[in-house]
Amino acid sequence: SSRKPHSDASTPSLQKTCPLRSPFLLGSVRLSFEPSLTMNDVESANSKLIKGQFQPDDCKPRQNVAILIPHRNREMHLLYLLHHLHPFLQRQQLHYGIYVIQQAGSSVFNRAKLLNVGFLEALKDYNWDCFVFHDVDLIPENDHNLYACERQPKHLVVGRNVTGYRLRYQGYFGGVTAMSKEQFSYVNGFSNKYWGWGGEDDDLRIRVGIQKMKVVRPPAAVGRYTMIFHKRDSGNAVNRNRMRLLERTRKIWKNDGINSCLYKMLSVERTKAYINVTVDISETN
Ligand code: UD2
Ligand code: MN
Repeated sequence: SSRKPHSDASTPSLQKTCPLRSPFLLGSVRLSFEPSLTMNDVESANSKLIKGQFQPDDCKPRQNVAILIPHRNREMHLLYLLHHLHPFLQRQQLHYGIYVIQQAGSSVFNRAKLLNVGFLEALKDYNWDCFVFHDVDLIPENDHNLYACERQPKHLVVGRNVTGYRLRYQGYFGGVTAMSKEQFSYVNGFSNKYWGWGGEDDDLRIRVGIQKMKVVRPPAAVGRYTMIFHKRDSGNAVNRNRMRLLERTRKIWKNDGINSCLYKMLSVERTKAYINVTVDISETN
């Protein structure tokens, strides 16, 4: 061939790039929620995982993707998600790592700040191209829903079982979103100021708009999720301040985000099925 390999000397192999469309995709898959499922089951069903990461062995993946899951006290949901997500992502031929960001202590939950921490900590491991911000209780139903980044921020949840698979509202940006490292950096990440339920996803959406970026979505037939039924957690009461915060986003976003995210790392454990980052985020600024 007349084409020069584009890799440099440090690249171990001259593997071909994975195809644009993976040959392993199945489309819509049946989900299962066995009450007896254990972490052992998940680990032994996914023999190719190494410390929460996977890499295809037959081609060079098109993107390196960090999945970030904010978490506290939803162990069974986490198990069901990992059970489905690993084979799903492997069929997509991605190099990926799954990070679970655990909020330590019992102060009010802060989903957005946990995701900022996940972004900053994951980049210490590897120079990920793409970040998927993922609720613990949303299971993707169709593997054509690619967990990869596009030229614009992507919202992957077009519909959920609980809402008749319809988009909740025009500007909706919650649940599962994918942004490249650059896109997330342009908007200075999430706000750190949303304690409790609600608003943080709308805030990110405003930031995306300020940067003149446009949200893209997969087709409705593909962007389908099952949300595991749950009640509002204790420690995550509705944030009554959220409307006021949303009015201030344009004024403060430059100084409220990944560049102002204060936290205390408590531990990083690398198990086979995920990287467990435990953090104290109670410090505010
Ligand atoms: C919606 C959004 C979610 C977020 C939230 C408001 C969808 C599908 N999801 O979710 O992205 O914007 O509203 O904050 O629209 N969590 C824990 N432990 C807790 C509390 C929360 O692990 O004690 C995590 C977990 O990953 C959960 C996520 O935070 O999935 C969002 O919390 P939720 O599921 O209670 O809120 P929900 O379903 O209304
Ligand atoms: Mn939920």
